[in-house]
Parts: sequence; C-alpha cells; structure tokens
Amino acid sequence: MARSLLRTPPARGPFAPDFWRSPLRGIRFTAVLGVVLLVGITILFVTGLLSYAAYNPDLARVNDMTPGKGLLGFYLFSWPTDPPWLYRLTQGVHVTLGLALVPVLLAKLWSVVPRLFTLPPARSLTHALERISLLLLVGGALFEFVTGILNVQLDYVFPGSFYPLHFYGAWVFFGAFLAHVVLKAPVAFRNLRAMREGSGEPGDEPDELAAPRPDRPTVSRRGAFGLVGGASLLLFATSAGRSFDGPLRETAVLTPHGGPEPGGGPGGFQINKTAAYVGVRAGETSEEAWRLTVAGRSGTARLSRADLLGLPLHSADLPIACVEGWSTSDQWWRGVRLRDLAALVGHDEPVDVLVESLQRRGPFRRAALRANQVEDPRSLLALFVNGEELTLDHGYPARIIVPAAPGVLNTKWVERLTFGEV
Ligand SMILES: Nc1nc2c(c(=O)[nH]1)N[C@H]1C(S)=C(S)[C@@H](COP(=O)(O)O)O[C@H]1N2
Ligand SMILES: [Mo]
Repeated sequence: MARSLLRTPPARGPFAPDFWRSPLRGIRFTAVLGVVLLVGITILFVTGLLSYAAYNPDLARVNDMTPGKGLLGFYLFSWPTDPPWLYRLTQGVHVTLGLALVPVLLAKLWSVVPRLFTLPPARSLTHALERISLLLLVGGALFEFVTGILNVQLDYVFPGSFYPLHFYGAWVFFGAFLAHVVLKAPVAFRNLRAMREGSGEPGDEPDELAAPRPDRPTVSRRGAFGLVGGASLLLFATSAGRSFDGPLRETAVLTPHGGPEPGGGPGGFQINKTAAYVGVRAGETSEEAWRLTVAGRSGTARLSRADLLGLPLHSADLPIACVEGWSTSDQWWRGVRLRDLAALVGHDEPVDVLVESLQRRGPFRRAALRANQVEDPRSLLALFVNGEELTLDHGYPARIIVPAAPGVLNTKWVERLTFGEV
C-alpha cells in the first residue's frame, strides 16, 4: 500500500475505483449486452456491405464516388434482380435494426465506462494496444450509429459524402469489433453459462467491472434488462412501419417518411424528393418540350412521350426501397422495357446503361445500371403507375424502375439513356 502510494498520487474523481457505485455493473450485465451486440452488429455489417454492393459501386464513377476504395471493394458482385424485394428486406433490416440497437449500445457503453478511467493509462505495450483498439471500437460504434441515424433522420445531411464516411467508418469499426470479440467472447460466454446454470458465486476471476463499494440497488438486473429491451422494442415498433404502405406506415412516428400517405390516388405513395424541391418544372416535362435521347452502338434516337407510347408496353409489380430504410409496397408500373430500348439502338446482347435526368441540381441525377438489370423483363422506363400517368413528383414523363435495386437507381425525370459505354 505504502509503496504504491509513493509511486502514484491517489486517484480522484472518476479515476478513483469507488467513484462508480451502480450495483448493476458487472461482467455478467456486460456479457448479456455484449452477446446481443455481437449478433446485431454482425447483421448490421453484413446488410451494410450488401447495401453497398446493391449500388453497383464498381460501375463507372457514377453510382459511387468513394475515392480509392481499392481493396475494400474486393467482395463486390453483380447485384441480382431477384427476389424483387431483396433490397427492401436487407436495407429495412439494416436501418430498423440499427435504430433498435441504440439502447443496447448505450447500455453496453454505460456498463463499461469506469474502464475508460483506469490508471495508469497503459500498463504495458499489449495493454496500450488493447486500449487503442477500444478507442477505435467505441469511437467507431458512435460514429457509425450517428452518421447512420443522421442520414435516416435528416434526409442526406452529408450530400455526396455520407457513403465514404459510413463505408470507411464501418471497416475501421468492424476491424476493432472483431479484435474485441476475439478477446472478450470467451469471458462473455463463460459468464452467460454461469448465469444460465444459476450459480450466483463469483467466477474464479475477479469481476473487474463490478463496483468495489456499490450503492443499494434501486433496480434489479432483470429490471434493467427490461428497460433496455423495452426501449429497443419501442424504437422498433415506431420505425418498422416505414417498410409498408397504408395504416402501418403511420405507426412509424419517430422517423421521416413514416407519416401520413403523401396524398391519395394512384400516385399516393411515398415521395423522396418532390419536383419542386429539386427544381424540376412542369414546363420542362410537357409534351412539346420533353424528348428522350437514347444512344447506343447504332446511333441516337430522340423520342417523344407519344413515340414511347407507340412501343410495346409491359407491366411489373415492384416496390421502391430507399437507402434510408423506408420502402413502399409493390406498385403497378407500366412502361417500355429497358432491353427493348437497348435493342432500338443496336444492342441485342445484355449491356450496361447510363441514365441521366433532366434535373439540373442536387444528387441522384445520374445512375448506372448493370447488364443483368437492363436484361430483366421487369426493368422498365415507366410511364404509368397504378393505372395512371406518372405524377410529376414520381418522375413524369418517364422514370426508371428496376427489381431489387435501391431507390436511388430508380432515376426520375429521365432525359437520356446511353447504352454500352458505362
Ligand atoms: N432525378 C432524380 N431521381 C431520383 C431521385 C432524385 O433525387 N432525383 N431520388 C432517388 C431516390 S434516393 C429514391 S429513394 C427514389 C424515390 O422515388 P419516389 O420519390 O418516387 O418515391 O427516387 C430516386 N430517383
Ligand atoms: Mo433513396
């Protein structure tokens, strides 16, 4: 005792071990939350990578501007068009689960916060490395949750830069997360097993997370889990409705795109950006003003809406599913097949396409689609939805709709299609 006093001054405030008094803290409390996060964050990581792949980010530099993703693009694959609700599911899970895990993440951080204040800051090189990895872990988790939630809540507050931030953040975070799991999983599972077997005795190792001088409990451990789980359920119940149309959407009170339906009628389903918001005026889309340019191997065609109506029209029941996690139920789209338009300009074989909108400012004016998407008979340049002409807000005179693709690839107010050289 005397010797250690000589070496270090007595710890004060949060650095003093008995500053932390909650009797809830302990390895077992942390272990339960840790295992929930182990499963939950793994699902977030996988669905996040899928979401990235769904953009076809390796297609030209249109869909993804992430500078030098290099090796981190190693796993990318051609995003399929089946099942048509694929992105609706993966991205709905990513966002809704991410929101529901917030209370668990906060409780987990609360449960280990005294460890942030241990002195000396590093006992050895290994200890120093472990603490740096914890910094990346906690910082990474907060960063990913905050950027994700801001994107969902504030409709792209990071124009053009959310993707690289959330993408690189995910890899840093997941690296630290893996290291942490490898280090801590044995302890966590040992404690869970002990809890299940009902052994109240402390394990053979000291509980480093328990308060040395705990206060009297005001809530049981079970009660605390109930609180965290209840908060998660509440977040789930007030966000999951964004993945459906009709009355269910109105249950999503905590997140945008969850309110009442945007008007009634055939066009009465969710609108991301209205024409007015992005500066598209009805004059530009009129029968006289608007022409579609289709370019490809054999030349260029300029088509009016009347010309398009003269081509074979086809239908497809498809949803719109946004990266923000909301989606619509299937809508009944009708228009010209993309592969028919490709054939019109000399491409009978599957071919990529660059789609450009007449919109002049803001993001999402251009998108590239891959040959497998162009090839699918349900991929349309839609002219009608639910039996009526598209409304201006849904992309009149013509918009793209592709099965299983993220909403952002379903370009509205299309004015040019360039097949082949993407
Ligand atoms: N020209 C243009 N097309 C666009 C967008 C846009 O901002 N401009 N937003 C995209 C995004 S992010 C989504 S989710 C869908 C939404 O389609 P909706 O507004 O018809 O629901 O349109 C896509 N097409
Ligand atoms: Mo979107």
